[in-house]
Amino acid sequence: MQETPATTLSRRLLLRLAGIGSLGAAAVVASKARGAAQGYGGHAGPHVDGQADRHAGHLAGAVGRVTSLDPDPSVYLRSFNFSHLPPNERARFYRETPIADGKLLREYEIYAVDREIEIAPGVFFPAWTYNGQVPGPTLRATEGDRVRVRFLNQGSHPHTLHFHGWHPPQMDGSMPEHQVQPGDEFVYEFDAEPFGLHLYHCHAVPLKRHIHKGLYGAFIVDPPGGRPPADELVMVMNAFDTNFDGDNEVYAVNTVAHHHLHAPVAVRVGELVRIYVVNVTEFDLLNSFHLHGMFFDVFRTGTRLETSETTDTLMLCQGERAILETRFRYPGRFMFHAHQSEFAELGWMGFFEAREAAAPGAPA
Ligand SMILES: [Cu+2]
Repeated sequence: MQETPATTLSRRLLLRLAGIGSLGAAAVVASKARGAAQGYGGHAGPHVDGQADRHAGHLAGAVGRVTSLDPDPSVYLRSFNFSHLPPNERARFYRETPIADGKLLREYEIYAVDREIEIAPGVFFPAWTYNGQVPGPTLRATEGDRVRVRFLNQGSHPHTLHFHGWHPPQMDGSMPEHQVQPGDEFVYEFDAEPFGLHLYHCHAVPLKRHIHKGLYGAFIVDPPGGRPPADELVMVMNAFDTNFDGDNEVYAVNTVAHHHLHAPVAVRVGELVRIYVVNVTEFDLLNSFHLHGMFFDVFRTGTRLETSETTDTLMLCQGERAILETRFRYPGRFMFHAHQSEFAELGWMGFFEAREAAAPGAPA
């Protein structure tokens, strides 16, 4: 769509006005955020009154905070196969059983359900979700494992699960005969291959609407010998068309605009950090991931164990994904965001906070 100054204005105003209207405390929080942000302003030289505030406001992002973090993007970041749930509850959605050759049968219960989610302060989006969350739960297997997913459609529209990876056509979830009607269920079963970073999403029509409403998640297939130990993070680049005009108003990683400006991603200096980056942004052809102050190794689609590229900015088309590896060299805050500045200002921006590793025996 042709972008006009008017649409740009309305997209930006949406975030700011929504925050102001939603919370009495928003202005207070925002002024604190601006104060904190000034330390990262990067504008050289003295500011005159007002100018400093205006400039620092670029970093304040969405005004205020969302009123609920359910699910919490900071928890989603490091959750694999429902690991965020207590064991009893987890067993309802995920079970693993040894089969031949040291492989596992991994059984999942995934359900589609309509649910309103708060994607920016005061901005509620009528999402279609897997298991009540956007993105859906991160599923993870080792190459050669058997994956069995019981899918129940408790939503109001026909939905499916379409996995990227090797599988027979009847497991593809893409054809008219594959649609799972509201109230119905279907069992998807296939061997997890090839190793890499994949995704799953609904493949009902109209496709872009079903995906954009929130029906997607990361699907990680580990190589048989695994990857080197690391602090592992899942970042799904997503966006929301809140007024259904075919253009996104809110951008993020893991749904909540500017969440990691308020809750920086804690990492350790010197430790290997592995980021699973998936782009499911609809309506924009491209999205990108840029990290300040350092470089990362790229493993495109995660299908090789050798890096193909070392860079600080990665570009991904819709549906593309890559594994990134790096080590933070210095303690402190490092910004990460889409290098499309418009996306960054509309929510797709955050901080890592690197801390020195604790001395042996010291509390973490
Ligand atoms: Cu759907």
